Amino acid sequence: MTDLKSLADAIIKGNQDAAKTITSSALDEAIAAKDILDNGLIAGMNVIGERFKKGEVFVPEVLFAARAMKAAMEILEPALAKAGVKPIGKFLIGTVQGDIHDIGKNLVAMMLKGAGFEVIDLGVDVSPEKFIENAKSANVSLIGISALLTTTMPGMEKTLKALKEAGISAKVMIGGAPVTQSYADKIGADGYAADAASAVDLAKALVA
Ligand code: B1M
Repeated sequence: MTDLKSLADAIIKGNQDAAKTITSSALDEAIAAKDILDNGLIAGMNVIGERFKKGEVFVPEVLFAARAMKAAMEILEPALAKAGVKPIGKFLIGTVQGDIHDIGKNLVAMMLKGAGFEVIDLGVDVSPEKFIENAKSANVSLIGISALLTTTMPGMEKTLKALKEAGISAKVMIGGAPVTQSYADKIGADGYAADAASAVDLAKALVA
């Protein structure tokens, strides 16, 4: 009988092959897809998220874990869809207009996927119009904007204002190295997170 703890361990270690093999065996043994997701994949990503927050692991370990999670998800997704398992929220994310930094944003996106969100990643240099268009067409519950430059931070305020004017009701959270909670408060964002693991905690709180 497949032990889902071993799947969580494979994710934590970033062992892609083991994650795929254990996911396949668990499905063969008719273990519920949701159980595999919650107690294997998400459990492993949660551990990595906590360790990252505490500074016990760094960006490469998180990237390896996310890559293993992605590989296992490709096997699990058809079973999840068949079982009618819904994501915990739809999250639209992008780096603000004028800014092409995406390493941190990608980490946040991966961790959100790992936590069970459906993530639509618009990439970098995203205009307010593109955020609006996609927020409307995908009917998302949350929007995340990342900025790495002090010079592009005002684009976050501009995007927030444009989203409000367009009548988008999704909550908006922001982050990135120069961004702070007080900046988020100042521009009226619904939340700020300092790192990818905190972004997951915040996203969960905002959709709760
Ligand atoms: Co750029 N760059 N860069 N750069 N770059 C910085 C940011 C800089 C601090 C370097 C420096 O001068 N010391 C500086 C900004 C100064 C400032 O504005 N205060 C800078 C500059 C000036 C520039 C250029 C203007 C340089 C030039 O051309 N003259 C130029 C800008 C181009 C543009 O965007 N238009 C530029 C270009 C580049 C590269 C293309 C070479 C490359 C980007 C590659 C890429 O992203 N694909 C690059 C890089 C790599 C950096 C540094 C070295 C590393 C950034 C990074 O990826 N960190 C950076 C200096 C540094 O930080 N040491 C620097 C790792 C990443 C995991 O952390 O992105 O902070 P971070 O993400 C964290 C959190 O912030 C948070 O979670 C993540 C994980 O914990 N987070 C969120 C991020 N987004 C979030 C969203 C959330 C929540 C949390 O909710 C939605």
